[in-house]
Amino acid sequence: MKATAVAHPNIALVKYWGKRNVALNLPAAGSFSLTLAGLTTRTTVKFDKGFESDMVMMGERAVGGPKRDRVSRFLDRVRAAAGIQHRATVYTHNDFPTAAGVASSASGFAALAAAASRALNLDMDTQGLSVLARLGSGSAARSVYGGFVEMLPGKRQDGSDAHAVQVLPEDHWDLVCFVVLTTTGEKPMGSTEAMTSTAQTSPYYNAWVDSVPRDIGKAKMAAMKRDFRALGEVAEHSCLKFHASAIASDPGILYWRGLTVELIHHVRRLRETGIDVFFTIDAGPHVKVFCQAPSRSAVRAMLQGLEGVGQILEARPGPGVQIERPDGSLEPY
Ligand code: 2P0
Repeated sequence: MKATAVAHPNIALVKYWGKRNVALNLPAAGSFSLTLAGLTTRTTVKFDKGFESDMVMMGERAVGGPKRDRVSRFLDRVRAAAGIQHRATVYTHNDFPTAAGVASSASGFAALAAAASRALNLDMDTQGLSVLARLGSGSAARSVYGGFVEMLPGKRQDGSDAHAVQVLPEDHWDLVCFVVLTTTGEKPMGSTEAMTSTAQTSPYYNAWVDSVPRDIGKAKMAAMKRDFRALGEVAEHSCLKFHASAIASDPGILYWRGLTVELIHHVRRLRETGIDVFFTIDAGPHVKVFCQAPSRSAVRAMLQGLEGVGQILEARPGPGVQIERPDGSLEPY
C-alpha cells in the first residue's frame, strides 16, 4: 500500500497548448518533448484504511486548497481503478525551484501516477500509466518516458488513445538544456486557464492547432538525424506561434518579461557568431536554451554575461519514470 517513484520534468520542443476535452485533459494536437535529467521529483504515496482524508506534503509543508484538491481528485481515479476507498498520504519533493517554470506538474503527476498505481498494485503498462498521468496534467503523460517523446492527441472520446510514446532514448543525443531564470515576480496565469482562454478568444488558435502536426514531423526527423539547426528552427517557430496565439487572446496572455525578450535576441546573436544554440519559452517568463555538449561551457558563460540573468539550471536528456526499490535503487516502471 506504499510506493515511491521518481520522475523528471520535460521541455516541449513542439508545444502543447489547447485541449479537445478539458475534463479529461485531451490535447487538441500532439506535442514533442525532451525529458530532462538533473531535475527530479520524488514522490511517496501511502494508502491506509485508517486515514480520514488525503494529506499532501510538499517538502516540509502540508498543502491545502485547490492544489490538494487536484491531487485528491487524481487519487480518486486511482482508487476507483483499484476498487478501494482508502485515503492516502503523499510526500513529494522537487530538487529544483518550483518557480523555475520547468513544468513541475509534469514530473509531479508522472511520479504521483507511478507511485499511486504501484502502491495499489494496479496492473498497468507504461502506456496505461501515460494515460493516467495525463488525467493529472497533460504534459505529465510525456514524463512517463525518457528521451525524445511524442504525445499522441488520440481520437477517442474516452482518451484511451491520448498518451505519449518514446521516439528516441535519452542516450541518442547529448544535448544540454539551460533553464535561465529571469524574474522572481508574480505567478503568471496557470496553463489550464490560459489554454481555455486562448481557445475561446484568440483568432489565431485554430491556425496554431492546425500547424502542430507538421512541426512534430519536422522535429522528429531532425532529432533522428541529430540535425541541431533543423530542430532549433522548428522548436523556436513552435514556441513563438504558441505565444503569439496566447498574446492574441482577449484579454491578452503575455508571459514574457523584458529580460525574456533580451534573451531571445541574445540567443539569436550567439547563433550569428556561429554557436549552435536555440531557445524555447513555456507558460512563464524564463527561457530554456539548448546547445550540444561540446559548446556547453561557452554558452553558459555567454548566458551568465547578460545583465539581469539570475540562476541558471542545467539539465541533460533523462529517463522516464522510475520506481524506488526498498534498498533505494531505482528501476524503470
Ligand atoms: C508544453 N505547456 O507543451 C506546454 C507549453 C506550457 C507551455 O504543457 O492543463 O501544465 O495540466 O494539461 O500540462 C503546460 O500545461 O497543463 C504545458 P494541463 P500543463 O510543455
